[in-house]
Amino acid sequence: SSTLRIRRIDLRGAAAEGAAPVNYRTAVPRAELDVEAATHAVRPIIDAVRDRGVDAIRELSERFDGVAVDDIRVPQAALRDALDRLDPDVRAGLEESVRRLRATCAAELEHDVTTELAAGAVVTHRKVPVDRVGLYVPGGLAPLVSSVVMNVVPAQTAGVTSIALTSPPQKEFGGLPHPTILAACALLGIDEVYAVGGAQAIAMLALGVGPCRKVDLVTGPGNIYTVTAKRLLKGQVGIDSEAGPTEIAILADDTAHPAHVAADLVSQAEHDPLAAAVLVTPSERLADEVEAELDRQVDATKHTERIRTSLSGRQSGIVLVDDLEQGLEVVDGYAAEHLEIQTADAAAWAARVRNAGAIFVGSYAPVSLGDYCAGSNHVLPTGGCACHSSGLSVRAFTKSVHVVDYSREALAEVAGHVVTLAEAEDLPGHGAAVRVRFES
Ligand code: HSO
Ligand code: ZN
Repeated sequence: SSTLRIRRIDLRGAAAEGAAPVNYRTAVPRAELDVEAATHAVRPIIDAVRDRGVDAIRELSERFDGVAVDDIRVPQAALRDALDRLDPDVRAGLEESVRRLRATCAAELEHDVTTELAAGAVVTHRKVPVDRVGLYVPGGLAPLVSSVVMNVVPAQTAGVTSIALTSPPQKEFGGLPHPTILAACALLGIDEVYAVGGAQAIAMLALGVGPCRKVDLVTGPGNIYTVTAKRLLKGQVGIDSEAGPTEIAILADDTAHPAHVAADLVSQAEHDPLAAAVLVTPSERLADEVEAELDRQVDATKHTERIRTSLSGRQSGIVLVDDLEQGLEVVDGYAAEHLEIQTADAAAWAARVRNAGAIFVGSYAPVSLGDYCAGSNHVLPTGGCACHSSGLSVRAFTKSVHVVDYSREALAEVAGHVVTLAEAEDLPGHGAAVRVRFES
């Protein structure tokens, strides 16, 4: 096997006096996604599902998944069956994952907030779960059964009562989704499951087709086609985020273990040839040792091809910095989906990070812990969106509503201001609506 080439980005000296300012938002490039081309492919799919419903879905499944699906709704017996046949160790793993995530979700539930602004003037910020949610679970390169847990648990904890889940039909499983995904659904009490994948699945959830009633919110990861479908249907339906390829950034110093750093970079590169794996370090020695480790580990693992493509892509690399201060600016500007801090005093550095989907502190919190069993959520903002968005949590499945409750006296107290402001906006009808209440 050939030596692995991972690019180096040398930012040392870039912050020196007199040097041109560095734009840390773009210092580490991201993979280029051809959103144009995807939009071109996805629009007709959405139109077909809208116009011809289940018939269109069947045709698209034959075309993209290579399988004829008679009934797009997965029968209850298949769900029960999948759970019965689930490997007991996988079941134990899923149960632990669920237990830990339920604990954080329950603790993070937000409660109603009531403010009394004056006597008899009360505003309540009431939290209401979304009625009906559609979860997309990709089939693709790996059956992401953990994503079922990561979507369903916060939705259920938030109080969502109607959940539909959809995942691509698999030829080798007779046109059903992957059996481990079905088993996870059964374990979590999800009985409305569809064997539909890709953009057509998002359209089905968002528009309501055949047996699938329209949902209010679509969540779940996916490839560029499902993400594009979400983007095109946004507005008609709520969406969680437009997730792109997975990313890991590691801020590390001389105290980091090269084998740990390399293994963690490999672990996320394993997802996708477009996945980004970025090491940011002031230590040239660490950089060299990680590179040597990568070479060893990539050849010893299973998905070598995919990982090589990811690590040698323009979106991956080793960034050399003057010190951890500059390193912090780099990772903060990059706003990685996953950020590991493997430095002395890791918790103190982590506390200073503002932009990341999730932060993993120290040597014993690898991203793969968070992918399955940390108690945190692994559905996280990618592509730099961590500078304005959050990962999935109970909050994503909750909306809030202000409830305004004023007495006559309380309204009287503030009426003059309302009338004045209404006049200032040349909206006298607004003022009149207050005045009329005080005319005899
Ligand atoms: N690292 C992925 C999630 C995942 N990993 C699922 C394994 N299974 C994106 O956060
Ligand atoms: Zn992962």
